[in-house]
Amino acid sequence: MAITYEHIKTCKQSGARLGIVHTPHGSFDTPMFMPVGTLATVKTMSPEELKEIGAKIILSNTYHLWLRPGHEIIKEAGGLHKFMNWDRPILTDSGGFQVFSLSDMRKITEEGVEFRNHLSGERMFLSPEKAMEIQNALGPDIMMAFDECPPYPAEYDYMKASVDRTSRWAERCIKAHSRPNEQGLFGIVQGGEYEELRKQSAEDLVSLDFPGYAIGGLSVGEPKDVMNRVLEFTTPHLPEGKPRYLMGVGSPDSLVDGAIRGVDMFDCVLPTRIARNGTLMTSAGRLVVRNAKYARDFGPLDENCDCHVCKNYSRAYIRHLIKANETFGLRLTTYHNLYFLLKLMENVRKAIKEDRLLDYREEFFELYGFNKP
Ligand code: PRF
Ligand code: ZN
Repeated sequence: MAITYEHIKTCKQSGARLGIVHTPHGSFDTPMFMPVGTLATVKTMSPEELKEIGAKIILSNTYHLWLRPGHEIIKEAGGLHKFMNWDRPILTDSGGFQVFSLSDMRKITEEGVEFRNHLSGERMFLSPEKAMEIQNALGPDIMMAFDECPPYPAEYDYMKASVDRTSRWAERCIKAHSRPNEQGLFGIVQGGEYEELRKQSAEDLVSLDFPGYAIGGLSVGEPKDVMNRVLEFTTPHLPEGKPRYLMGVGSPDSLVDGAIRGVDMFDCVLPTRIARNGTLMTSAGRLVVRNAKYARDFGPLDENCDCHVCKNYSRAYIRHLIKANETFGLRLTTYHNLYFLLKLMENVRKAIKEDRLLDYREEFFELYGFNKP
């Protein structure tokens, strides 16, 4: 098996799990946040810097790398790890979600999805078999099944048909996967806000015996309490001995609330995307460094952060760089935000170890300002 999960313990407060995921390119502790490198780069960060801030696994994307430079070129380079000079674990998303969110003219059939390439306008077709072919060529440690992520809200009948199709596609993914000893394939649970459908989706996929399971179709516009409730009624249907990955979720509060509900892995473009417009995640909440009130603020972005940026650069300097569109400003804000989330997950793991994750949540939320009315 390419991917295995070692369970260390469950927190006595809540269902949070402490574990280790083992992959062909090394292991990482869970719960873990995975920085997103859609186009084979975590925007503005070198692999050396990613290691410096403690990133253990990064994400990339089938759809984007298929369009450019093309999976054949990456295969010729010796795979994605060699191509981008990252020797730690990589996970790739299957492309289905990106086809739904980026391209127009999508036609979903039993066979797959026809869509228009968002760069050239050319008609293209993605299917479970094609998504496996591309991911087998890219060579990530973890690849994702080809699923459908319906919009929120969706009618029950549509969601039911979609879940059935996603289960049939999952089976086709397993059949088409040509390197199961080197790459682990994760199934993706869908079903929107419907308890019955989440249960059915989880049971369908669990019967196919994937080495890990993702929970998809969340953070698509539903309220926070809906996401928490869906997690509460979905994770009990997933096996305890396999990792669980909540896709596309990366706000600090959701990471803590997801871990409390038994999620092991998270990814999101949020920290890197908001960094590039000058928004920082800090222990005292969000900080918009472009704001005029920071023009003469020579203190660090976050007083409680010990990252390289906070130790060496001021709010006033970073505000100046961001306002002047200097690329160094983007590097500094991205570096801090990723450090902040990786450190948050380290604190979450420590709190699980000490059986005090709910107490930690209270302390963190109070400081961050989530508890304010
Ligand atoms: N499916 C896939 N990728 C995803 C999602 C999904 O449902 C989401 C939902 N937040 C993010 N990325 N394949
Ligand atoms: Zn910092």
